[in-house]
Order: sequence, then C-alpha cells, then structure tokens
Amino acid sequence: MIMKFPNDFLWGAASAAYQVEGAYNEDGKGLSIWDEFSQIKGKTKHNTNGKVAVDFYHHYQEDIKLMAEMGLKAYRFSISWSRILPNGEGEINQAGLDFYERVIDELLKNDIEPIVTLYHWDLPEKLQTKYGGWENRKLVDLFVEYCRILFEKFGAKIKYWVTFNEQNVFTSLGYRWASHPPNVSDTKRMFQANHVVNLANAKVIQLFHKLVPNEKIGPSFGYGEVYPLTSSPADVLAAVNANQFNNDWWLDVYCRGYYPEKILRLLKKLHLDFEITAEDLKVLKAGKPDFLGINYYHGGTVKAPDFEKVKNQKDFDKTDPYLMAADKQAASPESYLFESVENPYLDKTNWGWEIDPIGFRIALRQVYEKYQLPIMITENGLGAFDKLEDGKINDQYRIDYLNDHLVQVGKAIADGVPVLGFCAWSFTDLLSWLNGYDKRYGFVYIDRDDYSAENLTRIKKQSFYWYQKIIESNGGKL
Ligand code: BGP
Repeated sequence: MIMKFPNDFLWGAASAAYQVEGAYNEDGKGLSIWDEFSQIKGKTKHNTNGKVAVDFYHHYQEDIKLMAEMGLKAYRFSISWSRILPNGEGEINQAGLDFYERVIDELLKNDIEPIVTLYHWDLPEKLQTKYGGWENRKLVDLFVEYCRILFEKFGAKIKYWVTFNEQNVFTSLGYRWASHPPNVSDTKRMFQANHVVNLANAKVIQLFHKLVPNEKIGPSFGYGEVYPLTSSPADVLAAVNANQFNNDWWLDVYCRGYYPEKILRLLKKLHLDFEITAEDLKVLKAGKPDFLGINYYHGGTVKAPDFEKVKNQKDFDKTDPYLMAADKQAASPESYLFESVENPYLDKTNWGWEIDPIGFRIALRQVYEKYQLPIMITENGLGAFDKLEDGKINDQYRIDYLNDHLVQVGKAIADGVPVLGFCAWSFTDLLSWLNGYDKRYGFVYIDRDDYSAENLTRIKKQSFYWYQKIIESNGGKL
C-alpha cells in the first residue's frame, strides 16, 4: 500500500535539553532540579546524570550536519530555562540565549524547521528551593516571563512551539511517585501542582497569541488509549473511566478549558481536590492551543476494579510508575475507576512497554475527533539495547517498530486526521531519565555508556539510512 503524506509533512526527530546537552554548568547556566535529583543515590540507573549527556552543547554543528545529510525536515528540542535565567527569574544569561540562537540558525541554514519545547522537565533549581516549584502559583507568572524572553527573541524564527512536555508524566512521577524531582509522594500535592501547570500553560498560550500571532503553539501530551480487557460492560466502563482519568483529565483542560466532572467529583470525595477560582476558569478557557503535540509509546488495558481490594489498598503493588500502576496510598483514585492489567495481544519492548501500532491510529483518531485540532506527533520510538559490531549497528528492530507505527500514521491521515509531522524519539542516542545510556532510541549511535563519556563518537545506525529513504520518498517507501 502506498502511503500518502502531505507534501509539507514534517519528517522530524526530537530530543530534550537535559538528555542531550551536557555542559550542565558551563557559560553561566544555573542548576536545574534534574541536576540536583540525579545526585541522590539510587534514583537513576547506575546514578547516571546529564552533566555531559551526549554533549550536544559542543557537538551541535556535527549533529545538525548529520540531520541535514539524513534530509530531516524538523528537529524538536527543548530550551533549558536555567540556561536562559540561571535563577529562574531576574538576570538573563546572554550566553544561553546565544547558544540557542546558534542552534536555531544552524537548523534554518540547513532547511530544518526548529520545533521548540519551552519546558521539558528541567525547572531551575532556585525556583524549587525558593518557591516550592509548581505547587506555588507564583510559578505561573515566572514561566510566562521566561517564555516572553524567548518569544521576543525567537518569535520571528520559530513556527512551532511546545509549551509543556508530558505534563501528565512529570506531575505524576514528580509529585506522586517520587521517581522524578521534586521527589514527592503525595497525590493531593500532585493535583495542586498539576493545576498550577495548567494555568501556566493557558497563560503562556495567551501571551504567545498576542506576541507571535502568526505562528503555532500547543502542549505535548503523553497519550495512550486505554482498552477494556473484555466486552463485559463493567470492563468497558472501567476503560471509559481510565481514558477520562489518564487522558481527558489533561486534554479537556487544554482544549476546552474545564476538567471532566466525574473525576473532579471523585477527587472531592477522596479529599484530593484543589482550589479552582472563577478567575482560573477564565484563564483556562482563554488559552486554547493551535495544535496538539502527541507523544505516543503505548496505551493500557483495564478491567473493572475489585472493590474488595479498594477496601484494603495496601495490597496494591507499586511497579514501574511509567506503566500506570495503582497507588499504595489510602486514597487511590484509580482503584475506584479501573484496574490495570496486561494486554494478552501485545508484545513488549525490552523495558516492558507494550508495542501497539494500531493503538497509534486509534489514538490519533480519538484525539482529533474529540478536539478538532491538528496534531503534531512530537515523540514516538523504540528504546533498545544496540550492539556496535564491526563499526556498525544493525537495528532492524527499530526500523520495524518505526515502520509499523508510521504506516498507522499514514492510515490515520487517510482517515482524515490532519497530522502536521512526525518527530521520532530520538535523533542521536541520549540519556534516558531513569534508565541511563543503554536504553537507546537514536538513528545515530553515540559511543558512551553509563560510566564513561570519553568518546562520544557519532555513528550512523542502519535506521539512519532507512529514515533517509522514507523522508526522500515522502513516506512512499513505508
Ligand atoms: C517521554 C519523554 C522523553 C523520553 C521518552 C522515553 O516520556 O518525553 O523525554 O525520555 O519518554 O522515555 P525513557 O527515556 O524513559 O525510555
């Protein structure tokens, strides 16, 4: 089947500052909460951190040259707030602005569209210690001020801006599961912080529309469709609940300006509710995005909750927080809504993430039909152990994974979903937040491991040449 992609489809790849840049304290950069958190023993695999990462800070010209050789049309990267404002507020670090300007200009010179993420999890440490981070409403204005600097500086050069990367992930892992900074394990505080981020998202979108009226902005959401385990109506209801809890809880706020009522009521019952003022509701309504960024890795499967377990919640297991585990705390909202189970039809990656290309088509259809916004796929890819043999990396498994997922994107486009582009995660190998340097995603191998960053040689994998052909044929070779 020949896939038809729009002529201006953005064939891209993505990264995030902390995961690639390194130079964590160079040229005036302030520390971020990730620089601090990764120092806590046992939090990341082999205590890996982003001090050097893959040193994009010093290798950006070489990496962009490889992007140009591949024919990449777009590169999504994030700006590190504490490189621009070392204290998160106050004095601007000119060297930080200059670095991103050089990156942007280099991309444009090579006809690669820069897609800029404003926040990919690396909050300036000073804002955490001084104000308590995202739990404090003060952060809304501070985020807006940081973004104002970037809109004024780069507004004329950047067409696509991403506000927050995976708000669902960083609030849950940071404030509920204590597996990301700020290392908190308190569901109520998570909902409070999440609301503040929603306000920041909406306010920054409003400002953007004023300052950069001709370009586009939207959040990137980590979306996964949730399936019922069986056709039993109780399981189907559990899946409806899970989709509301895992997806609509964020997307309804972004696109419609209000929270799903059912979930709000449940939170109230469990004393997990948070303050929403009349002014907040106005702010949320006024910050509608121009597109939705979707990061897609996997969805989930659920069955009806077992209310016996609800009564005795300490029986619940806490497994990988990425895999939507239930909560050990007394008031776990999930336990009233659904119970997560394995999907018997799906294979898994080496890290236990389900592989579900058709779920991608379903996700794109659902999101578009519900919110009627164009979609930018801001992440999708396979984390795997790659082997360097005779100077080569044969990552056929990654080619298969991406090919299968892109075929489903093509089908979703044929179904009528306006998809602006596809950013594979990732261009070069990079640091996985919790899993170190062996969980590789790139088209370009980087010669380093969890212990040594001496080499950093860039080596094109087989998937590099495959993606080059896909781009050249505008998806015709899928
Ligand atoms: C997403 C993040 C990315 C990236 C990716 C892969 O949630 O937005 O930054 O890390 O997941 O995750 P991991 O590194 O855990 O494999």
